[in-house]
Amino acid sequence: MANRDKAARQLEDHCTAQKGKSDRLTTSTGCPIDNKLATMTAGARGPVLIQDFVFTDEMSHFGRERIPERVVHAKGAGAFGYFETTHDISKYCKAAPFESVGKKTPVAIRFSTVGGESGSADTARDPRGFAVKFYSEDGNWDLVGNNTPIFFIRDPMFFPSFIHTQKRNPVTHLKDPDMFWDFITLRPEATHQVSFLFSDRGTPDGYRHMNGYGSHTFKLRNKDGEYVFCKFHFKCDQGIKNLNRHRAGDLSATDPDYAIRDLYNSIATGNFPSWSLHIQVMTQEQADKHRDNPFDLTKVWSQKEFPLLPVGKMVLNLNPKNYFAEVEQIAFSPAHMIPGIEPSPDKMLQGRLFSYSDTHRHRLGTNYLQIPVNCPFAARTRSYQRDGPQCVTDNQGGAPNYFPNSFTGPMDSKSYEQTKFTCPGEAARYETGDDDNYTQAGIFWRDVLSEADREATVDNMASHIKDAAEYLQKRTVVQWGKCDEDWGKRLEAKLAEYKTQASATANL
Ligand code: HDE
Repeated sequence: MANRDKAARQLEDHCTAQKGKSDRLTTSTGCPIDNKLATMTAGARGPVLIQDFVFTDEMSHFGRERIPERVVHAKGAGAFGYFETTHDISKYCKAAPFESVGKKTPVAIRFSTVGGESGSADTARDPRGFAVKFYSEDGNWDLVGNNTPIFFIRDPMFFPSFIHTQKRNPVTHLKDPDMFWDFITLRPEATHQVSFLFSDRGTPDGYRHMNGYGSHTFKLRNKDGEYVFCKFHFKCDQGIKNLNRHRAGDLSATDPDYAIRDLYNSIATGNFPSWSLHIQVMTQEQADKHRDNPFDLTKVWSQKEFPLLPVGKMVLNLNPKNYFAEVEQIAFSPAHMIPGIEPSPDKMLQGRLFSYSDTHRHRLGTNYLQIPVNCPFAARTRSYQRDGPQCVTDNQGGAPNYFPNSFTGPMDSKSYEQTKFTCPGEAARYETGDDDNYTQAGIFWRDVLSEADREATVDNMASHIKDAAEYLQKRTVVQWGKCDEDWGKRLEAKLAEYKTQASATANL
């Protein structure tokens, strides 16, 4: 932990900005306070008076300070900046941020870990959230991705169960390796993402040294109504840097807020991190003929077949002024799209389109989009929604609150029509557990990881699997042997090593 860095000096900097002058202290109603050093009591040793509003006002607000933490991605860091289009992609997409080269759109970002609570360590082995909000004139567009291009499951039905296995055992309140490896080995579609997670990419060196991915397949629509499917990639301009297992473990103990601190200090000292946005595109015809399901979130699209096309640059140059107001309350949703960007049939994306706004209404309230950080300030929001708890705007004044109307209420326009599509199949529950779970994980092992990375990955896996029941350990060996025989053998050997070590220690 750097001593007296910008983060450590925050209060001194505030003092300097105030020129050493304090504001008048008031109650929450603005009433000036005479004395904040004592409650009002009946005599020096007597009980507190209920008329002491200075005390009850503060105490009752304090009792309500916490809102529910995010059920996943609870620990995170936020920042603001801009996105600038550097390459013309208008032949694919009419979305406002990509309208012209040189156009800048304000953005907010939140990085996060996934499984831990809001006080957990930043360097835990976990995917990292990479959620970007573009404040465009056509409304807010949220690209709510991770630092990995793939995910553990391909059907949203599994999400609550999967997350339960990553969190705490309901009896012991401990992380539980049996829960973890039982699910992973029962649902082999997790193999590819778990492989990524147990390489050193599962412990990135802070938030500035990792890529971001929209992960899902989206649909882009141009001004002529033509569409392509697309994947979004944010390539990190700082270069990828990871922590090894031991360093990540040490930091968990010595500086659990390592990634938040690193991002804050970097921005505060003018060292602004940036990412270059690229897209991959696929036509409907290519999608129809593709050997894999291009809407399967457990698979990547080959960059040889679908090359990365440059789009623009995102720069983060502003720290939040207040963490709770601007980071704890920021609310992303994959359903927050704008004209030019549409969903694909990716089942996982479809599941998310529902879930995020639903959780925000629980966590932040019905009017969560009126909270300044969530408000689409670059667009003028005009609708027929009214009222609800904590409505803090003019509630759209005297405009009619029903549609259609004859009194100049806001009007819809066919120019914003979405792409029409046909749904070819019969409605049913289609089990996808066997949709080739191993080919791409095998490529990752052989062609993406270096020999040193492979060594580290096997050790990272074994050091975690060793705490699971023995039959689950065996299942992992079989599963990773299906990606590459060598992988299975090396995992088996490493687990045997750990077993020998454990019995040697037990005999001491
Ligand atoms: Fe999320 N996810 N998720 N997720 N997710 C949430 O939304 C969910 C998934 C991601 O910084 C929650 O506001 C479902 C994939 C990020 O505020 C919740 C499914 C990807 C963040 C939720 C997924 C993500 C979240 C928790 C499967 C990467 C943090 C609180 C169908 C492509 C955003 C909240 C932030 C947060 C649901 C899967 C990324 C519960 C149902 C895949 C970066 O709504």
